[in-house]
Amino acid sequence: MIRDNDVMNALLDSVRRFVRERLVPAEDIVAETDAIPEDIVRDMKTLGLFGLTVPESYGGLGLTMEEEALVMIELCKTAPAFRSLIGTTVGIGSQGILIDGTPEQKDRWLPALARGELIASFALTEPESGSDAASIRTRARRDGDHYVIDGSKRFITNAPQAGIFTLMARTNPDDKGAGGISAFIVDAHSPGITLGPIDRKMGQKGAHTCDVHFDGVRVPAANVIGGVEGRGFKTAMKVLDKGRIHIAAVCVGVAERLLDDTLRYAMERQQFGQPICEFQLVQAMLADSRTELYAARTMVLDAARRRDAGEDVATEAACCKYYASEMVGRVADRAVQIHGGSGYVADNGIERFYRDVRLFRIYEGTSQIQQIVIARGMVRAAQAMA
Ligand code: COS
Repeated sequence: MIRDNDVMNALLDSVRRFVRERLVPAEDIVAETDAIPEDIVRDMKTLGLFGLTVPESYGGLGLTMEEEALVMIELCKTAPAFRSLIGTTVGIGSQGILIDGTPEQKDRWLPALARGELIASFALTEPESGSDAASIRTRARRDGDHYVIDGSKRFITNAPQAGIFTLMARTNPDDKGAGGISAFIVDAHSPGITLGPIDRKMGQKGAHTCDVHFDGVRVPAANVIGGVEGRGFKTAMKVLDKGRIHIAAVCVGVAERLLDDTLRYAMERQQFGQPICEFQLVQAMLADSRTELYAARTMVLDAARRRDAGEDVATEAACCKYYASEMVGRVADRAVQIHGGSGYVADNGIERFYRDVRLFRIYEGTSQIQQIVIARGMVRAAQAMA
């Protein structure tokens, strides 16, 4: 749902300009230094990018899912690391508070998140618990009006920058499954929290992940999201449903950038006395990328509109994440192929995007997890009809 077309077009124009004038020229420096320059972070805050999804009553822009998807598509026509910095706050780090938090929790944390003063990180994955999210071992033991948290989380995006973690921990050790898990808002500067070294990743330089260790960390009982134990897994799943549409939009944005660059190259690059875009085998690759990109974009916007209309989109969100992340992998592969030798060397960003996009098929649920979610959703829907 787009609430006001003029306001939306103005926002998309300013994001487009910001990407073109500030982010694209900084791509090399981000890759070389593995950091986003401070002045760009400042401008991202000024532009309101950290508050895109926080409701207006808390100082954000309160974008609908469709509006968020459109902004992500524009914002991601550059290195994905820029989106990653705001991504956990706009997406999975803050959504638990937004979706299931109490009014007091929203009042306390959302305004600072919207201003970008506080970065939120989503802490679900553990060394022994990835796709099987219900098997987490991090413990939260009640002690008076606090919980004491012990355990480790792994691959936590933006952990080095985080001000708070949305943390899933087991409050009921007798329930080894989803029902024993609660979600907490944890101050990242609490005594007992230590960070592991920053992970050395295949791509996405400038976006940081690391382990986070919790050793006797005391968290007020008031920080249980929603104030009720045992609901943390469902909160995490609801957050991921929305996050999957968000990531699918990110994939569409990156794919649009890759295809724009590739088309331009194919129109300029001459071989056998003509631009290579005149060759039918190159045309086939361009056409396949264009077709798949169009399909992914259409899916993302449809799922976003359905979510805005209040539909349960767990299945559609998984379809979008699955298709769009696989699609951008194929688009990146064809981009390298069409660029030939220039696509394989590190001087025009194509090989960097090729490495960057590999992550999309893995995080926020692997392609195989999306397939499971989709198939289970189909069976559930069929059973409901019977
Ligand atoms: N929204 C709300 N509730 C949900 C839900 C959703 N999308 N998905 C599941 N639930 C509920 C179920 O209804 C069930 O509730 P009841 O016990 O009341 O019936 C409960 O959560 C457990 O669900 P389920 O039995 O389906 O859980 P499983 O352990 O089988 O796991 C998958 C389901 C595999 C889908 C889940 O573990 C998953 O998404 N894994 C991937 C995690 C991931 O994306 N990790 C990436 C790291 S975060 S960047």
